[in-house]
Amino acid sequence: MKKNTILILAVMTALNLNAHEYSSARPDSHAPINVMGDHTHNAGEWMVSYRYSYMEMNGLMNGDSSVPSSAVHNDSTFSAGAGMRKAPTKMDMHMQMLGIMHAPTDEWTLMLMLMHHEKSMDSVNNADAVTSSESEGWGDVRFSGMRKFYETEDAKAHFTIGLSLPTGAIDEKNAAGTRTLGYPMQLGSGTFDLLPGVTYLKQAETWSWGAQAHGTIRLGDNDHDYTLGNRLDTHLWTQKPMNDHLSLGARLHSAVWGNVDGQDNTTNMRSMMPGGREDMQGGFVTCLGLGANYTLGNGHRLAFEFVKPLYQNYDGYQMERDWTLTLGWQYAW
Ligand SMILES: [Cu+2]
Repeated sequence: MKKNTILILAVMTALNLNAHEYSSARPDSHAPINVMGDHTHNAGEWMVSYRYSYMEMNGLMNGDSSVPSSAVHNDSTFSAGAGMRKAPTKMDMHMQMLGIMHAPTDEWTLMLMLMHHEKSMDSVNNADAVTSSESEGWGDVRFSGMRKFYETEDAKAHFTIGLSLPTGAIDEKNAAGTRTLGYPMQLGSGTFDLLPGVTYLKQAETWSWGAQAHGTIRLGDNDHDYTLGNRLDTHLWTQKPMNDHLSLGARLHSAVWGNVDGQDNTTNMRSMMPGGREDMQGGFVTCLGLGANYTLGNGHRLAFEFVKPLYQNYDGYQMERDWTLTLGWQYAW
């Protein structure tokens, strides 16, 4: 054989080895379970999903340092002459999410998401008396459309544009029904929120990775005359299939969100507790998620992810995030 022919054959072989066709059947073709709107579907496909997520928060932070409850009780900078009466000590959040996806065409995938929240928070006053507050109910409903704009043999990308409807309550009250709970205990934003995003997915023969940036832009004021802060979430993940069914994954998630604009006009808790202050709601968190995706091969998928914060920094006194566990089931046909 001529040298040229050998060279061409060698190049073709190398190309062939690298060529990998994107497989939606692989367990790692879906992102780690805490990434929403990570994938698109082919025309005519449907998918339903259920997620359960539990988050635990423990203790207080100010900026990026842990502080004791007494810091809140003694901090006189926020109310004239005295600190705030109540400091949160512990918060649990159970969230359930129901999702439906459908692709009317190969370019567009539509998604509807319903959320249900159960929150409970303990606070301590300066006499060491603990009180609990609870809220429970449906959150904001989200409609999204995902439009594929880039596709090669082993990579794809899509834009997301979504709208969150103000279906979640913003008037959850204390047990006595005498006052509205703080901002973190409410179930919705009370505003229509725009949800733009962009997602990139790359699948190699033996591993895959993906990235997503996702915004939450609040439109206008809610019925209580305030607006929650805008928010930006970014996810970077990599996953490795162990066999046809199981993949293991790691995800880096960063989120930054602003303070509340305006002030809840139904109650004034600015001098009572940090959760009632519009200037103590913003923050920045970077977390590491470790989890697994499992596909049963008949359309059903199971997944879990355990998330631990690596760094957190808050405006004023806010609860420290401890850990989150998410379990998910998905069924596509
Ligand atoms: Cu789907």
